Amino acid sequence: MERAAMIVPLVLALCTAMASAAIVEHTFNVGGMNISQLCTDTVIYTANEQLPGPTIEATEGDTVVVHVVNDSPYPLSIHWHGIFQLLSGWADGAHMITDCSVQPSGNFTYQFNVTAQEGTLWWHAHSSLLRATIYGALIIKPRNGTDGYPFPAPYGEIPILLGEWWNKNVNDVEIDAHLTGLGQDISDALTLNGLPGDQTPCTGAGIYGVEVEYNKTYLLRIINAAVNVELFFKVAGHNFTVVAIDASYTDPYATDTIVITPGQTVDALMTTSAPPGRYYMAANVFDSKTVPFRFNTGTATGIVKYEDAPDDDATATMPTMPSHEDVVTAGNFYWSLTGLVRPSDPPVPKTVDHDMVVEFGVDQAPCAVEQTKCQGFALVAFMNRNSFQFPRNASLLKALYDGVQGRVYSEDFPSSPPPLPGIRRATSVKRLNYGDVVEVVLQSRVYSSVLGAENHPIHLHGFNFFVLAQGLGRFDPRANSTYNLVNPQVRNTVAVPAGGWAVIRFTANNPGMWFMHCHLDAHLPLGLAMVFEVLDGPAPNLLPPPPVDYPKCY
Ligand SMILES: *[C@@H]1O[C@H](CO)[C@@H](O)[C@H](O)[C@H]1NC(C)=O
Ligand SMILES: *[C@@H]1O[C@H](CO)[C@@H](O)[C@H](O)[C@H]1NC(C)=O
Ligand SMILES: *[C@@H]1O[C@H](CO)[C@@H](O)[C@H](O)[C@H]1NC(C)=O
Ligand SMILES: *[C@@H]1O[C@H](CO)[C@@H](O)[C@H](O)[C@H]1NC(C)=O
Ligand SMILES: *[C@@H]1O[C@H](CO)[C@@H](O)[C@H](O)[C@H]1NC(C)=O
Ligand SMILES: *[C@@H]1O[C@H](CO)[C@@H](O)[C@H](O)[C@H]1NC(C)=O
Ligand SMILES: *[C@@H]1O[C@H](CO)[C@@H](O)[C@H](O)[C@H]1NC(C)=O
Ligand SMILES: *[C@@H]1O[C@H](CO)[C@@H](O)[C@H](O)[C@H]1NC(C)=O
Ligand SMILES: [Cu+2]
Repeated sequence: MERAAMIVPLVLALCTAMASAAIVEHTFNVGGMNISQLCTDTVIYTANEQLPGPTIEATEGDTVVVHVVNDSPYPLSIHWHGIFQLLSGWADGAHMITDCSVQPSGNFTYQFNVTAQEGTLWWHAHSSLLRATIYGALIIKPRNGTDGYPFPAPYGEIPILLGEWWNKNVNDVEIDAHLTGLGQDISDALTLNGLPGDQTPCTGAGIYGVEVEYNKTYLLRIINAAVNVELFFKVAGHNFTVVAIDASYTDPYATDTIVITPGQTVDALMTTSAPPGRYYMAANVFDSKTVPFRFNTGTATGIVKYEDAPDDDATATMPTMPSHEDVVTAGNFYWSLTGLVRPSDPPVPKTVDHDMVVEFGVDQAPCAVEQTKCQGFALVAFMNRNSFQFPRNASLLKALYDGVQGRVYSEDFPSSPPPLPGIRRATSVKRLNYGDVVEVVLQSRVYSSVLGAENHPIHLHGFNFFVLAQGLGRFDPRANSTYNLVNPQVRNTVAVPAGGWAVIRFTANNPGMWFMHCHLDAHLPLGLAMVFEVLDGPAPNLLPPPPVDYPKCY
């Protein structure tokens, strides 16, 4: 497939029909595809030969059914990022947590309801590094159509999926990361809707373009599908009003720069009130590392073209991007957002059943024997001194369902960092009763070592959480317990500041095994993860039996 410059016509979101629950059905054939990108011919793995993959558009209350057919040579799980999976935990698609992946030549039908959530989410592969090219938008419209938005109905909607591109097979990148012990090598380009844009060393690389009309308001649905990098996003000559993050509405927030970490989404209104012309959209890396390390210094670009403007990219205006180290712009964005509170929204729970401190980071470890390209030391990551080990022969959810927990995992994940030195490699979970309220101080370890610290995007499967407070340095329970219990941000992924902390709170109202992990894929195989095991509640809040075609390991 040739990656050519193109201006796509917009599908306008003008209909406001009252919808009743429907079935939204897709088939994803996942397989290899020859592609010429960045002046390089390579084979990538995609759903239906599309990059980004197909958009799933549903209305709140609908049932989503996706038949995934695995024609790739790799085991494959697909995760529906941010979907609550109420009583459908088998469909969460977390490799070895909720299933054993669809094996090559196999297939599985993911089925779940989208209930009590609306906005922009996304789906991505959750095995190996495949999500670099296997991802797409998952958009949930209000039941009342655009009348259901808590802001004036936009004239049109523009999905913006930001990604990362490697000029080689990403599964090999993943294998190499394991052999060197140093995490994945940096990507060759950033992408915007699958295309790198026109500011790479490859002349003629594809660039995404969208045509707009003058003096209209558009809803940009921005998704950070990049594998390992936080991003700044701007459109020259235009400002934004942020109205939602992670499919949760926010109080309107005006800004000219969007900051977004892998796993997050931002919905922003943009009014086309600039002099009619051509304007670049651009994304570059926010590098939060306190100790310098190699990172992708490129810029992905796209074009916003006003109707009737000339077709010449040379006339387009480029936004002034923040510098890669601009922690002030990043902090302003991440910390200023507040949640929009509507009468129907669940309030912040006022009492807490589990008060946890989870300290996490990356450290040095001796090379393992099989790490044949390891020189001096390997990296290891941990939460509360546990480096998460994926189980090898059963998914955690199947082990819970079959009552063989003890053979597959232990229920001894500590509620605070153990005083003992050393890191334990273990498949350790935190057990919760149905309905328990959990508060977690997510503490990024304050380092003095050579590795420094960086923002880690911590993602929780199965639940949204309230972000009650965040800060720099070590959380101090006496000085830092002023929480926003009125209108905190609601998210599924929080960028915990480098060497800082965030306090989150959620209600465990869904039985299953729910992964909480760093959404930088470089840190996931190193062990920056843990799991919440949520037991059945009173009927009908029971984990149902697995679907008949569920990809099992035994
Ligand atoms: C890619 O192209 C090569 C050479 O034309 C061909 O042999 C191969 O089957 C193609 N692979 C895919 C996945 O289409
Ligand atoms: C999903 O929605 C369908 C149709 O409304 C309903 O029959 C089914 O019980 C729901 N499933 C779950 C797990 O809630
Ligand atoms: C899915 O797998 C089943 C069981 O192996 C098989 O019978 C069926 O043909 C497969 N469907 C597709 C579309 O590959
Ligand atoms: C949906 O529309 C109906 C009828 O106009 C209205 O009564 C209801 O409040 C709306 N619901 C939402 C969530 O906007
Ligand atoms: C822009 O649109 C608004 C409302 O749609 C209208 O009131 C205003 O006059 C328009 N401005 C321009 C410059 O066309
Ligand atoms: C964007 O917002 C800034 C700060 O409020 C303002 O100075 C600028 O004029 C705005 N630009 C546009 C294009 O509206
Ligand atoms: C594999 O999992 C099964 C089922 O939980 C268990 O009975 C068995 O002991 C496990 N085998 C190994 C080698 O861990
Ligand atoms: C947290 O407490 C420390 C004092 O221990 C204080 O310096 C810091 O400003 C506090 N941070 C926040 C966000 O409250
Ligand atoms: Cu991380």
